[in-house]
Amino acid sequence: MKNLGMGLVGPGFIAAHHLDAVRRLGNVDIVAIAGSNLASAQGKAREWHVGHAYASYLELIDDPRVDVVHNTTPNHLHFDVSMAALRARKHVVSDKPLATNAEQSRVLHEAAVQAGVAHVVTFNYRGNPLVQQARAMIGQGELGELKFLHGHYLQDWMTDPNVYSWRSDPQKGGASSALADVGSHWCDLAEHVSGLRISAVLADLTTVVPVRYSSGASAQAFSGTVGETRERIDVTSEDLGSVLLRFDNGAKGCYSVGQVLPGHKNDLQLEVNGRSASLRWQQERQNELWIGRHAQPNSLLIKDPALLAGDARRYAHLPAGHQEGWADAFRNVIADAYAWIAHGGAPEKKPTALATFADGYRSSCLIEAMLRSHSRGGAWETVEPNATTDKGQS
Ligand code: SOE
Repeated sequence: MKNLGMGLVGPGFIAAHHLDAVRRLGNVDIVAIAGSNLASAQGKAREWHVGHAYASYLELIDDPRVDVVHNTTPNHLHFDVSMAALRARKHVVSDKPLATNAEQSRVLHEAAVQAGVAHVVTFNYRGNPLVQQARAMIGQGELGELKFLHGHYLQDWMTDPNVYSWRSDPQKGGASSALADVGSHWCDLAEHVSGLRISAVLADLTTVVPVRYSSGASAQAFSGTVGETRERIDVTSEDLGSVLLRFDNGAKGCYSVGQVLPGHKNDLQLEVNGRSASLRWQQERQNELWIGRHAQPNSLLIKDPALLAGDARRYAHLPAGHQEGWADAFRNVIADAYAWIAHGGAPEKKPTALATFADGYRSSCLIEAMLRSHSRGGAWETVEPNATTDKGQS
């Protein structure tokens, strides 16, 4: 069978990981990358050993060798790039958030379904073997009725006011910073693992660093680099937030997000408490799953393919004791994406753990409900009733 051709638009931090994941599949040709100008795209193409560079995403999408477009641009470009790819009936793998607002996300989801192609959002934590294990255990009823879901996604890379990223600019990142960038992962994980839906939210948001100083260039996440020239910028989007949650089965929940909390790197944690047992998964200890019980000892399930449930086992590639990490989970998501693409994006062929534009649209609706709740002084907001998710179909 002929290899699929992949093109990538937006050669920033995450782009290298998309290329790495695709290379590890072994049956995909990396055709080209496109950047904001030819010189920068050529520079990245040389660095990453990609054969061709384009100055514009439209040229890349027009290339007949490109079957799949990876959209790793900053958030404000997500819509235009994904839309152009869908119009050309190319499969799309997009970073989250799907777009900078729910309306654009809805339009993209509809366009993807109409185009009849595969449409993937890289909610990459779904690719962790123990995340899938937690999902399988909950699906099999091992926790009993779910009552409480809680956790956080805390970071510190924006602690210094001299770090200014496009994520803090509403024109480029969207109205939300922390909720959209990392809260979106937490909510996706909570819903994916539990099978529940968040039905209402109450958010309390804060901007801890209301003034930042930019060097002109956007800081890359975690780069810690601070340029010379300083321009003062007033920041309105949240860098800290707490949200109370109500789930559709009556369960309660809460989670916090932060980008300015010293010491927290990618501190993503989800705990689910049922009537019979509890589970806790921490991204920074991703080879362990804590299992809590009332009248029996608690235990720690160490990632071991031999001990994982059927659906989770295929996400683990190394024997027990060999750690699998972020890049391995990312590769699992990309492998699922290409398995779907190999079937032309036929809805019934979508791997069940793979997040689609339906999930991206739902995520945008959740974020907007949280922003509405906060702007109304912390009132309960219902999540749009038509904010769907993809439970196996597209
Ligand atoms: C920066 O906050 C970032 O790279 C996010 O954009 C990713 O989605 C998250 O997984 C890690 O942190």
